[in-house]
Amino acid sequence: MAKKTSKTSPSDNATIHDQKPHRGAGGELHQFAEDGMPVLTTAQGGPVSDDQNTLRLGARGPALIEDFHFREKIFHFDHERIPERVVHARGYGAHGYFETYESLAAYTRADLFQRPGERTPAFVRFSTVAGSKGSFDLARDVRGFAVKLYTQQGNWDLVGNNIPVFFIQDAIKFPDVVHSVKPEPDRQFPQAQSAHDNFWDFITLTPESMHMIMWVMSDRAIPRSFRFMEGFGVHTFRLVNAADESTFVKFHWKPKLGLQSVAWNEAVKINGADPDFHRRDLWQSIQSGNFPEWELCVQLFDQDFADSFDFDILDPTKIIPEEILPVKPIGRLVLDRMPENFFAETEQVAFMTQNVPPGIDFSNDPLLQGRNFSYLDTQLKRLGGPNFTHLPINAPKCPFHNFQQDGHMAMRNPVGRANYQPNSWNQGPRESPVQGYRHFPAEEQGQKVRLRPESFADHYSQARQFYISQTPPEQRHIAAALTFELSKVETPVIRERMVSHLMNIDETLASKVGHALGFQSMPKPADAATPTRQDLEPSPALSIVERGPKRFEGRKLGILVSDGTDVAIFKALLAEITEQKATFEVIAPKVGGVTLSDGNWIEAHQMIDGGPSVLYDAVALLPSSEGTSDLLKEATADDFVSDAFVHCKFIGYVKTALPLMQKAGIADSLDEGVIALGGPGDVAAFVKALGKLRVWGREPSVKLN
Ligand code: HDE
Repeated sequence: MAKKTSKTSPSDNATIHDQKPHRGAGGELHQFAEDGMPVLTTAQGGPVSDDQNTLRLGARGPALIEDFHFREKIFHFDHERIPERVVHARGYGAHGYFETYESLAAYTRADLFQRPGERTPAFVRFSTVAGSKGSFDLARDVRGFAVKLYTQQGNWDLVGNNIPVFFIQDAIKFPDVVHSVKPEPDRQFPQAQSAHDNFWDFITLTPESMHMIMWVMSDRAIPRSFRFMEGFGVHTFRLVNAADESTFVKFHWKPKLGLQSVAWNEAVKINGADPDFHRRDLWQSIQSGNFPEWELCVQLFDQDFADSFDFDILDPTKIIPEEILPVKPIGRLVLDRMPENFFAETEQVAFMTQNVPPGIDFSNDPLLQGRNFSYLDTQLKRLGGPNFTHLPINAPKCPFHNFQQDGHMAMRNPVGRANYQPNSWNQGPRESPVQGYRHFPAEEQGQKVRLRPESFADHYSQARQFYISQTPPEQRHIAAALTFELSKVETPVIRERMVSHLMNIDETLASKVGHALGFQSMPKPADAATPTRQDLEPSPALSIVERGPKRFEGRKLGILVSDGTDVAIFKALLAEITEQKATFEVIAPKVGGVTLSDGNWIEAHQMIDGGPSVLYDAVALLPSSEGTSDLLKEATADDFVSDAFVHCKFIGYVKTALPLMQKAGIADSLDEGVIALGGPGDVAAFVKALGKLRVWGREPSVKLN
């Protein structure tokens, strides 16, 4: 039987003769397809006639090797992937600027800090650490907070995290800690999780990690948004002024909208409902003109302070509490533009701790020193050659000149005869002892040794300080997180080892976790290098709840509506929310929208299945009686209400929604966070209450983890 042949190529209708090539002003040939769109070309610029069918010998015959268009297209596709980052693979970036508040000339000669109001272009990439590129956003994990500032003296990369300490004290342990948290090598799971034997095995054999573990088990590791996280440079750096005087510095980024995290139970559900929750949040807020902002703050101190401090300022597992050394705001960072292309910018951006301008220098923190060595290697591996600085996202925005040449993909090459110096051709560039980078001439002496300093030995005092600085709900979350993580550890001795460390941090915490893990008796406290743990004062600055915003700005209200929803309340709610500079989404029983009580139709952002309450900071239940009857048949509506309650969210409701609340089992436990919206007058009070973000008083009764 004869087979029918079909050709779906647009070239059926449009032959080359129909197109209207013309020459541009520069004599270049422009080709346009019939509809005015540019003609598709190969990477070599050759116009393509048919992009639907490979070249074949007869319609049903074999493909021909001379099909250079197919060969080039598939070759390029086959090479689209580059290695993902070995850590921090999943990230999301944005452009913006940094603005200096006042001259810091007394401390640093760095040009970006000399003039008040000076703006420096910036690119920031936020990330999770353990998961691969396609993992979900709400993993319990540290978040990367990497900032590239394109200063007039070259790029400054402040490659920080949202947690001010780290797991290890020496860079030589980095491959070990990272291997331990990544999926186990034989079975290749779990993905993006620390809840498994290998991680807790390494951690419990590495007591220096205990302070970091307290942070990672706290709500800091499940932020609500990148916009509501702090960032930290972690290490002690130096500022160096024009007279070559050095001041030690620790860098902090403080979010303008205050701190906020989600609850673990919420995180687990968000990962299913919207694995891109954090990137979508950043995208939406920047695209809608709500530009996230952070203040750069510094803790400045001299050698005398360092000597008087109870801990070693070179130890990256320690903080200097803000109550002891206040932070000084020195500028602000605003993110106001998304990349045009994710790969070109967010994926190919190369951060390196060793990128510092004159006036900013390193300390001897052994982790920082190791990082300065590592980041160049990783860029070479990932980006494929030494010319990654030629990529626009990595190139400096100030003039730059050197004699580097050639190599894979060289986009810039020196012109003229001289490609070395000194030369007799009077061709630059030249080094400048005055303007060039001068390393701080720190005096160093000692023997070559592989030795951990005594001053790094106390692993428990600051871990305890972090724990006792938390509010009761935050402390409960730490206990619950430890219990959950250790419940996934299959080897009993590892669980016990962790609880024996907790005994050195806080006995109540240890016994809570031990009890939850079903221990018959508590293990002995772990052996400690320093026998006495110091009882440090609590530092309220370490609590997220204490650092809450007290307003709803930048947060999102989920409004559940139906046909017949009261228009007056709906409109009053939108007005108040907009007034608070917050946002909202309308959730309807079905796709599309609803007709309000005045007969007008409004569009819904989500249908109930796609808009669970975990995606919102608070909810309003506004369905009409008929709408409520329909919603009572939807399991997702049930979850919408009960989750909002269990997650300690504020809930506004109209009377007609009560059956929904009854079905969700919350109608008999109404508290000050469940607010009746009898009329537009109640709406203002409801929206004002939202500033507290959560009803923490409800928490013990719902046992939120
Ligand atoms: Fe990194 N780290 N790191 N790190 N790190 C990388 O560089 C490394 C550490 C941080 O969005 C890698 O480009 C070593 C601390 C961020 O592109 C790699 C050590 C802190 C990012 C690397 C550390 C960080 C990275 C992998 C122990 C917080 C993502 C891909 C001494 C202060 C940057 C890459 C981005 C990425 C090495 C520890 C932050 C392999 C050896 C401490 C935010 O070079």
